[in-house]
Amino acid sequence: MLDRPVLVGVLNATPDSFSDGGRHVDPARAAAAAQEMVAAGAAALDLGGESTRPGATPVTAREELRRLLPVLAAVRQAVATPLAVDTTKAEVAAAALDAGADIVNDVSAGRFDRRMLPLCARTGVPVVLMHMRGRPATMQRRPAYRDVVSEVAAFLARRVAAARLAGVARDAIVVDPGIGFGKTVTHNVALLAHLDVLAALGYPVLVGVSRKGFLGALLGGAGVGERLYGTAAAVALAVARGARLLRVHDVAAMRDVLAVASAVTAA
Ligand code: HH2
Repeated sequence: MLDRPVLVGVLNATPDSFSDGGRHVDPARAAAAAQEMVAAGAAALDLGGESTRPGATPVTAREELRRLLPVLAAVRQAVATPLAVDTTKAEVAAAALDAGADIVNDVSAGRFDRRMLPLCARTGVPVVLMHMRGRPATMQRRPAYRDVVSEVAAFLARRVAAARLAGVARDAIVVDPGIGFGKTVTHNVALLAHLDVLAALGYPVLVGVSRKGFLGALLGGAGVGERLYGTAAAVALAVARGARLLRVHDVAAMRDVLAVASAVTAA
């Protein structure tokens, strides 16, 4: 599936996500959005019931499931595309896998719930291991690194080792620099510029730049709705540096970006 870069469409079943919060809480609307994203070229969809934006307050597993399961059920019925569940809780991941999800996307890389990696091993599903500094509530408080690229690479190598130790198969692992998770604009730009260092770990790299705050800053304060071209530039450059999965909100627009960026990169 990953001999060429693919798009992962974002569907947040949350009232407070930074860019699409509240839009996909209703199962029927979420299912329609899922169909649209698949028709527009998404190879997978990422569904989440807890916002991880900077400063977000954590929710309980019960609340996360209350939001997620009706949306997941409707989306599962509507599309045959692989569905990822964006959660740090093994209980939520297990329920979502039971309800038809196919992939675990854990922004804590298995650090927040020690049952998560064993669950992924047991069920044999692919897992996304993402770098984050600290927790969403506090991660943007003065992020500092000596060398962000080598520190993120070392972190991901450690989390890959933890996943392997838990029994996760080598080819079930995806790594992710965690753009915007405990990073300044300079850190995010450095990670995108040197994504090849992360790709050299030998696992497919997923990148989530879509509409994120660092783009707003680079664009002179552009709001969430004004970051489409900035997202396009970041997606194209990420592909050129070896990203294989691009987590995006604007699937139709990014399909064109991906088509061109992949062709040039592969030439
Ligand atoms: N970014 C967000 C959420 N989940 N997962 C991975 N693997 N990589 C990312 O970069 C990533 C992620 C944040 O974006 P969004 O889902 O749009 O917002 P929120 O966390 O507020 O729901």
